[in-house]
Amino acid sequence: KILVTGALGQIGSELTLALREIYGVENVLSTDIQDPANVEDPNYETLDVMNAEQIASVVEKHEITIVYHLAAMLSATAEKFPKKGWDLNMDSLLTFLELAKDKKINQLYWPSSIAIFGPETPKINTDQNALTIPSTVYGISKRAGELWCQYYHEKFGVDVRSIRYPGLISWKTRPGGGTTDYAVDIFYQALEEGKYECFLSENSALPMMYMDDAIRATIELMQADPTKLSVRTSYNLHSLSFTPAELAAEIQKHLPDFEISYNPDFRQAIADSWPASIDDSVAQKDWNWKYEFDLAKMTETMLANLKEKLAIS
Ligand code: VAH
Repeated sequence: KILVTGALGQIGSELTLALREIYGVENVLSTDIQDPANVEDPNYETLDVMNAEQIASVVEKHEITIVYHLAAMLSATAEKFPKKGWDLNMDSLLTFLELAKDKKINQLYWPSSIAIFGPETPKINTDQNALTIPSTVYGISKRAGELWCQYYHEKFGVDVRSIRYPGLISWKTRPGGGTTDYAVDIFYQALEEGKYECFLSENSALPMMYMDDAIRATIELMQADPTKLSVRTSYNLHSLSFTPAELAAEIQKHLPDFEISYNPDFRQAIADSWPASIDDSVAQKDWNWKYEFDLAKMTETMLANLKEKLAIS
């Protein structure tokens, strides 16, 4: 059976759907911190990933063999609650790594992020092994987590796999605390208000990816031949790199009257510490990664799905 933590989040909600397509609803248990009474899901349980005993009993009770551990605190929120961000992101990962070491589970997926790169990292086509001196709590926790994953793999043979996600763009859930979430917000605002005040400056280029590509990459990596995997920290992954101005121009091809303005806030410093684009040649070589959604296709897909979701004609 498969366990997904953070299953009500931006990635978790879509990964749960994709995994259930493949393995069946009854074989994919979705969990998050919310009370089941408020959750529309046939196979959901509350799970506080800070509670190691609760994790162990859920794993045993449901005969869990594979875990996708997505519960975490994202970059902007973690800057407001540094200690809680570190504790949540790190302690929960170590609980699952220990379960894998003790053979209580067979395989673990844990997401990292381009946030592990910092201001000193070369920003264009950032290499798999580029300098990682993150300047955010989130980036520090993700880089530390990568090194723990590699340690448990090298020392105890744990089959843990990871991807450094760029900013992810999706329409099924509202944005939650990410610096790259301007690229999700903008679509809602464009359709609902016809205008958007962006919390990053117009030339802030960041690595981005449409959610369908990120979900497919995650499942392809987890199904890849382990002997082909040369990276056990976390794989660089690339598809799109654009600025808020470029995204606004693409939206205006569909909504000519859409207007964008810029009012950078504390998240600008976070974005400025991150790369603009990523080199993912190692993922291409090790497990044949290829993205499918370019800027035009992503924009068209986002607007079409959000119009339906927001019941806007
Ligand atoms: C964030 N969406 O903004 C996440 C992601 C690269 C950005 O890690 O925190």
